[in-house]
Amino acid sequence: MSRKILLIGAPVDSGKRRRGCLMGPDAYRTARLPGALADLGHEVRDLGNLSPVSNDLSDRAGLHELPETVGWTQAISDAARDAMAAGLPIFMGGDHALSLGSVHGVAAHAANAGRPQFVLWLDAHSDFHSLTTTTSGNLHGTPLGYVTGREGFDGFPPVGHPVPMENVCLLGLRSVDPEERAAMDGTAIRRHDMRDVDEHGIKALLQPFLEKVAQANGMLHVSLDVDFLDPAVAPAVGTTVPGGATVREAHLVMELLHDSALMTSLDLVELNPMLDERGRTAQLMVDLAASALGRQVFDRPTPRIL
Ligand code: 6HN
Ligand code: MN
Ligand code: MN
Ligand code: MN
Repeated sequence: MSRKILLIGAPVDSGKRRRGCLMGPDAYRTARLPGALADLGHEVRDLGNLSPVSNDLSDRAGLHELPETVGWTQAISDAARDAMAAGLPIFMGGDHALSLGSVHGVAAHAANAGRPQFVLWLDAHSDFHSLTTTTSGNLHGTPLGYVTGREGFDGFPPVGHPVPMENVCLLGLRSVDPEERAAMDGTAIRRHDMRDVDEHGIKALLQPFLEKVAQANGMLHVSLDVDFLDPAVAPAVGTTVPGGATVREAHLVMELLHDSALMTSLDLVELNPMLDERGRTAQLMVDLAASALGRQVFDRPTPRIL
């Protein structure tokens, strides 16, 4: 199935202290993301890079670069809504603060289309903090808290269409802060750590979630953090945690997503090209995006609903 893909550069670098993610969009372009997707028969348009909307917020004690992050959230949310009306957006990050805006925007689009929004979060971390629970002050640790409608986001655009907890699936976890854990406890959020992946296999964890999305005729946003992957294969990220997904586990997730034909938007986040080794992490992220959009060795009868 040929799709109209909109590449949106979002060089967000305000979500944490270590700089470099602003070079992410150009690293993806250099690693030939547009060509890789066009080779699969898709119509690809690169919309260039966004910039943050200016505002008159002031810095807040204990939070790193709040005003700039709010500016990015507004800009990315607006771009996401526009892009959803035209095709499948891929947000080329930028750090994970990008998803404050991308998920905010796609969820608003889904609500207006009368369809439920689902989110698959591929990450070592749960990114479920609020502005009041974060201990690092790094706002890339907050997007999932924000878009599910947690309290404590003063200054950010209101979340008019929170993603229901039961529509969220986290895969790859191995670093969850106590406050995040407490906030997730008792919610219907699906959360799978790497031990679950080891014990059950990644397909067994993903499949029931995809079936739920299909049954609900949902929209599916996928947020792929570089640190979902094991640092041995994906070194270009500031928040590495050992014991991550293998190259094949990550590709299988992407291949199953393609088979399902359910993915409606995608974030590629946290790539820091300053930390890369000869572009290998950028290349792996491009290859994973290609798998999600239909690259395979042998043709299979796809797309199909599982
Ligand atoms: N990410 N939980 C830590 C914090 O600073 O709040 C790490 C966040 C990592 C963010 O994965 O995009
Ligand atoms: Mn993350
Ligand atoms: Mn609305
Ligand atoms: Mn992470």
